[in-house]
Amino acid sequence: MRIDVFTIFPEVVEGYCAASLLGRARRDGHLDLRVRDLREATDDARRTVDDAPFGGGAGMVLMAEPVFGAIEAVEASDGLARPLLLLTPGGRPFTQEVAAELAGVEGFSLLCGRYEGVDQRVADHLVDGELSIGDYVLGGGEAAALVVIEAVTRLVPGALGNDQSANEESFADGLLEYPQYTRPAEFRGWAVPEVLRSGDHAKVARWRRARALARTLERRPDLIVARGGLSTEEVRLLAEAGEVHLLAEHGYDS
Ligand code: 6GU
Repeated sequence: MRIDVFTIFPEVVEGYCAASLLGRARRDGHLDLRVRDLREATDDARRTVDDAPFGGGAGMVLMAEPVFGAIEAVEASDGLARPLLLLTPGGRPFTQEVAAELAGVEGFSLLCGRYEGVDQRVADHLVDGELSIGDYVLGGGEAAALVVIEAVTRLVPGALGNDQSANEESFADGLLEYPQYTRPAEFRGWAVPEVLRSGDHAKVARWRRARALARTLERRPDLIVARGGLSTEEVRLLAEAGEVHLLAEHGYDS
């Protein structure tokens, strides 16, 4: 997986991507990450990349010229991994589904927005799409780029070192994760649920499924709706798990 990142804070992106999962994926050759300085194509002494907005208003706008310059220079020398995606709060919502989509391509590039915005000609004539990581505003796209890079990289076959965990986890089937426990079996008087220590794998699987369903229904009913509501079998599983009240709250007869 090749990812090119364009940013005015290359050291911030490099710093995070050297550590943990991403650092290992890079060393093992699963991730070819190239961080580029947006100031590279500037020729003035102050390396200017921003200017005041036409029409007035607060803040500064990332200029078209240095952005086109930096990206076209890379495109001409090393080639650019496409699609090129602009990170901006107005972009397409980045979800696990989008992460899976990107994990399936050979590479892509990220352009970190900054300041109050990016000259619209960059969005109109340079990038292939726009992504947002959620409904809140960050000072720039760097933290969003790291979110995208990490979410995608851990779906690249081999990059996790354990291909099972990416499939079994939260959101792979549209549900939140079931609770996990590790030793000791009792901590400060709080015991691990007995079923998890029973050794009965079918029973453990049913318990986990019920906990994932109940947790999702309680915290994120929108996710249950998105997957078409609970099936008869799922309603029965939750009823058997004692979640009659929760079911009723969400309009299910058990
Ligand atoms: Cl991608 N950029 C910025 N600046 N803020 C955001 C965002 C991106 N996603 C959510 N908020």
